[in-house]
Amino acid sequence: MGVAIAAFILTGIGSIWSGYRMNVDSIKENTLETNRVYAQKLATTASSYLEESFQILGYSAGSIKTKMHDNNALVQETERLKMQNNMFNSVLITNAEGLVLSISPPSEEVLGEVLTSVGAKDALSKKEPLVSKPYKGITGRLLIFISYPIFSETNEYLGMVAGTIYLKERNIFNALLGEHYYHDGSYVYVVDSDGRVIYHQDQSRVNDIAIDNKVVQAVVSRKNGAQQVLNTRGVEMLAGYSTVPLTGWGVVAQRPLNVALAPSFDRVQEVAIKSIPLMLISILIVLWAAARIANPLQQLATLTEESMDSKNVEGLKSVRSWYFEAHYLKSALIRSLTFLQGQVSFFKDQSTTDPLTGVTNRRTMDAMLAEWRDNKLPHALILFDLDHFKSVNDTYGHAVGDKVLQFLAQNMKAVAREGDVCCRYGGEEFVMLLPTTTAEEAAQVAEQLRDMLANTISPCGRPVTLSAGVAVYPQMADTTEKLIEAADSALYLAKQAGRNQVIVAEQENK
Ligand code: GH3
Ligand code: MG
Ligand code: MG
Repeated sequence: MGVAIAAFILTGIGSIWSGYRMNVDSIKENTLETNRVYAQKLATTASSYLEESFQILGYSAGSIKTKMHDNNALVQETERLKMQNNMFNSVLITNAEGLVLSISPPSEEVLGEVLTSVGAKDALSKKEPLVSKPYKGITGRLLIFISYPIFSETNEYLGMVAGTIYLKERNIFNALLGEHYYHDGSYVYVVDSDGRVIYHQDQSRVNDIAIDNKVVQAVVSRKNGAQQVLNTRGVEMLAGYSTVPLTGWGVVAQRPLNVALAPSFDRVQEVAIKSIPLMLISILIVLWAAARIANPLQQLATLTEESMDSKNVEGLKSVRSWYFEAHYLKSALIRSLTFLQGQVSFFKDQSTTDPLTGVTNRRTMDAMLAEWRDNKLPHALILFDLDHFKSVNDTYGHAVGDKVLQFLAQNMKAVAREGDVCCRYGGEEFVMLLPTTTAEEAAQVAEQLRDMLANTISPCGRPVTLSAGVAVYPQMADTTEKLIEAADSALYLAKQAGRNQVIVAEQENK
């Protein structure tokens, strides 16, 4: 039964667990796919943003190329560009040497200075639209520099118009990437082509090198995709990533694994809690059913044992065997027990009775006498002997003689009282044992039989007579042998005295 319950519980837990595993797998897959698509969308947005920036700067470069010496026009243009949209944290125009001619918002620190940063120098020497790597500008800010060259009508390089993005301050990336994402630990970050963080919701992380991260490695080698990854803080993340082809930037959108799985875990708990009552009920049902099944078997077992002692199968018959197997077992038990008991009593009778007359045999008689003597049970013994039986045999044949013996036995049983035992002592001699009986009472019983026989037609066609000797234990004999001897002597006297009579042994025979 324990095994059944254990199997039951394990199956329950197993099915909840496998449900959970399946759920976990599908949640992971879905989250990875969602983040992959989201990163791709953001990379596309960043691309079009950069393209738009170039367009705006390009347009500005075209409009300003004839006014490079008109300071007012330059100031107006930078202001216009700055105001026109929120793309840049600052806008500036330099000449071909990198000298800042105009800047918005106005900055005394920068205006009139020559830009010497790697990014600015790169742009001045390449003379083409460029997005710089992150670097520290004159003001000490970490920034990215997006520039567009200015060429005259005659294709002479005049300088550049550029917008900056301050990476550690509120910037266009915040608007593009930071605003509309989950607030549950999910976030987006952007790295440049070296794996340096250029956007992160946590600004202190900006400018960190994140190239150890597997996803960053993938994205800087210009791969798009999604995978589960351990981030730099040791948190398992489900990350989608995509590159921005123009700059080699990588956009990563990710969600902590535990956050993604939390609803699923909650669901498992809910399912587990909900299934507890059901499970308990089922266990009770199993217990009840097991008890119901075991009950008839237990009863059959105990009652079989009892019926061995009590020698009856009534108890077994009353067992409620409500299912086929128990019923089958019950009938088989009843049948075999009845048969067995029949056999046992048959053999018992066989061993204790005389086959011709059906009365107790000599061996059993001896055993009874010994037992009564051992128990000091007072008793009387009558020894009967048919008169002139030889002549019955001689006249009517041995078979008729046998019938006469059976006839005698029947009559003996008829006169025997409850508790008296009729025995065949040997040949045509019979004994009756009478427990707790006096000599007088025994003589009466013997007399009754003598009288009955002498007045009834026997199987030989006429009455037969008998003689009897009576003795009692312990008054007349203190051993069984002496008791039989005493009865035999009395019988002898009866024969001597003319037969067909009962004689009680003398006291002195003791
Ligand atoms: P008594 O009056 O002196 O007893 O004369 P009796 O003829 O009966 O003499 P006894 O008791 O000596 O004879 C016993 C006879 O009983 C001898 C034997 O043929 C006969 N007998 C013994 N056993 C059986 C038996 O099983 N069947 C038959 N038919 N006769 C038996
Ligand atoms: Mg005899
Ligand atoms: Mg005789």
